Order: sequence, then C-alpha cells, then structure tokens
Amino acid sequence: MKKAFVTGITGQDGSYLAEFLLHKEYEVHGLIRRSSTFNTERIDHLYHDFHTPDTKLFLHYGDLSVSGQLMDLLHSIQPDEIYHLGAQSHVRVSFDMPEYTGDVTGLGTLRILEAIRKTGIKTKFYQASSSEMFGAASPPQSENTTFQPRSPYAAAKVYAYYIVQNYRDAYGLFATNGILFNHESPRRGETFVTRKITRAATQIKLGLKNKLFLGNLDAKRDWGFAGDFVEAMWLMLQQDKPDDFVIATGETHSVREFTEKVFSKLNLDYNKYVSVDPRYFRPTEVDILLGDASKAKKALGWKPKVTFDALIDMMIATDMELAKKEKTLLDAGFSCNNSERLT
Ligand code: NAP
Ligand code: F7E
Repeated sequence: MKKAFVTGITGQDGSYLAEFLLHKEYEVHGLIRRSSTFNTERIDHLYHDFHTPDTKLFLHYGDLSVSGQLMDLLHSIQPDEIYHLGAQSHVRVSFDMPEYTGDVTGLGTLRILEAIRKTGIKTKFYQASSSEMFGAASPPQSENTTFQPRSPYAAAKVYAYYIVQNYRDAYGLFATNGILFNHESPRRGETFVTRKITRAATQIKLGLKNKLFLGNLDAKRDWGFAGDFVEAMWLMLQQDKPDDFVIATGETHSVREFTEKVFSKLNLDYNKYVSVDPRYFRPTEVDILLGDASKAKKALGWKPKVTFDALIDMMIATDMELAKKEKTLLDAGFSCNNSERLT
C-alpha cells in the first residue's frame, strides 16, 4: 500500500485528491491547521475516527510556517508521494498580506523540500504551481512561456517553482511542478469569483439576496474542473522522471461571460442584479489566461473531461440545494448570513 502526504488537504483540491488517492487504496496523511472553528468540512465524508479499524485517512496538526515539525512528520510517516497543495491561495488577499503570503506560499515549499533533504526520505514531490505565475505574458501560455508575475501570490509561487527546480538539479530529488490553470467546483472557496457568482445567483433566485457585487468583469480565465485536475497531479508522480507540466482546458472565458451564463441558466438577467464594486479590483490584474496543455496530453495522456457548461451546471445544482436549505431555515425563523464577504 502506497502512502501519500498531502498539505492543504482541507482545501478544494486537497479534498478531491484525498478522495482520488483513497479510491486507489493509498494510505493518506493530511496536514491540517488548528482552527477555532472546524475547517475539515470538505473531507468530513472521508474521515473516520482513528479508532476505527482499517482507517486509511490520518490527519496531523501542523503549519507550513514551522519547519521542525514538518521534518518530524515526514520522518515518521515516510510517504512515497508528497502533494504540496497548502498555500495562502487568494490573489486579492495576497495584496493585503504580502509578507504572510511570501512566507507560507513561497517559503512553505522550501520548508518541505528541506525536510525531504534533511530526513533523507525517498519520496516523490508535487508542487502546486499556478498559471498566475504567467501574469502579463501573452496567451496561449505553456511550459516555455516566461513568467511575468502580477501579485505577491504569483511572485511567491514563482519562487517556489524555481526552488523546486533547484532541489531537483542540486540534490536529485524527484520534484515536479504542476502549473495548473484555474479549476473550480462546488467545493471552491466562496470568495473565488466562480463560486461567488453561483452562490449569489442561486440565493437571488430564491429571494435570499438581491445584489451581487463584483470587480473586473473583463478578466478572462481558463476554467476547468478540480476533480479532473487532481488526476493530473497523480499522473505527474507516476512518471519515471520529474518534470514540469501545464494543466489547462485550452478555452478562455471572461468573468462577464461566466456571470451572464449562470444567471441566464436560472432565467435571470444579470444586468438587473450585478454591480461593479472597485474594492474587488486588484492593484495589478492578470487580464487573460489561456493554457496550452499539449505536453501533458502527450506525456501523461491527460485531458479534461468536464466542459465549461457542465462545470457551471454542477456548481449551480449544488448551490441551489444549499440555498434551498438556507431558505427553509429562514422560513423557520433561523438566521442566515447573506452579507457581503471581505474579499
Ligand atoms: P484552497 O482551497 O485555498 O486551500 C488551501 C489549503 O492550504 C487549505 O487546506 C488551507 O488550510 C491550507 N493552508 C493555508 N495556509 C496554511 C498554513 N499556513 N499551513 C498549513 N496549511 C495551510 O486552495 P485550492 O484551490 O485547493 O488550491 C490548492 C493549491 O493549488 C494551492 O497551493 C493553490 O495556490 C494552488 N493552485 C490553485 C489553483 C486553483 O485554481 N484552485 C490553480 C493553480 C494553483 P485551511 O483550510 O485551514 O485554510
Ligand atoms: O479571480 C476577477 C478577478 O479570485 C478570477 C486562485 O485559485 O486561480 C485563482 O486565482 C478573476 C480575477 O481567481 C471578482 O479580478 C472579478 O481576474 O476567482 P479568482 P484568480 O485570481 O484567478 C489561480 C490560478 C490560482 O493559483 C489562485 O490560487 O475574477 N474578479 N470580480 C473577481 N475575483 C474575485 N475573487 N472576486 C470578485 O468579486
């Protein structure tokens, strides 16, 4: 039985990856942060109390800003594969918290690589690199495109990308960068634009809300489905040699187009409900991302399965169920927080 160590297991990708690996009979060890409210909602359906016989998912407290404990964990778990997904992953927030983002998203990667090097464990390492690193570079973007980062988040990911390459060359580690373009799902955090839109539109449909405030509607993104993308992460670590791969759908759509489509699928005119609020603008924006994943297609045999339309349908369906539950609670006199989030 193979063992995997996953940082960021409580996040969108971590939850899909944990499902995927458990299905493949891996023993999965996840790093979680101590939090005053529960932060394991996305993996609760996978987790069994550790007293249960044959349990395959184990959670360990820790933090990417602390190196000694990462070393102890890796030494005691001895994973065959490490999927490093943990990060301060919100681009807008990285402008508010640049130092923290550099520490966790940039140096966090170095801390794990150092833990591998110092413990001497034999393992394969996956780094969650990002299309955000391409920034202002012209589309389509591939493994050969020069990075032009446009945010503290992107700059931190560029550092992590190059330190992965350096540890590969300097110490012979099996360390791979997956340069993933935006990927979404019903488990996407509610302050990322796609989920913010499907969540608000379904609430508006049921009369729970009457306004959606957004930022730059003209930005374009190559949006795929997170469930498809975690398979690519796994495929990268099944190769004989480490390498770097772009993972993308090869289609790009604007935020406006996404919004219009979601509202029209609910028989609503988005113009009546959506307003632009400049507080959601970024000091520097990434205008257009469009990935060329032909290398991954050829070398890994990977291609996306879920289309743009099917992704939207899936997100609307889940958020409609959530909105119905909220409506039931409201109708029964309970409160429901529909106020605007900070980001
Ligand atoms: P996410 O939903 O924001 O999840 C981030 C995860 O990192 C959460 O589990 C979070 O824990 C954990 N984390 C944050 N700070 C930490 C710290 N100091 N110590 C330990 N864990 C920490 O992100 P995602 O969308 O799943 O993305 C996964 C990875 O891929 C990230 O590295 C992201 O930057 C990268 N990426 C994402 C995309 C995308 O479109 N989704 C595209 C390219 C690259 P809590 O639950 O406790 O907050
Ligand atoms: O923004 C625009 C915003 O926050 C997408 C992360 O997973 O993907 C993600 O980063 C676009 C931007 O994702 C709002 O200005 C308009 O142009 O959903 P997002 P992101 O910044 O592309 C990359 C690949 C990652 O690696 C990151 O970890 O939408 N936009 N109005 C808005 N964005 C937000 N969040 N909220 C708005 O109201």
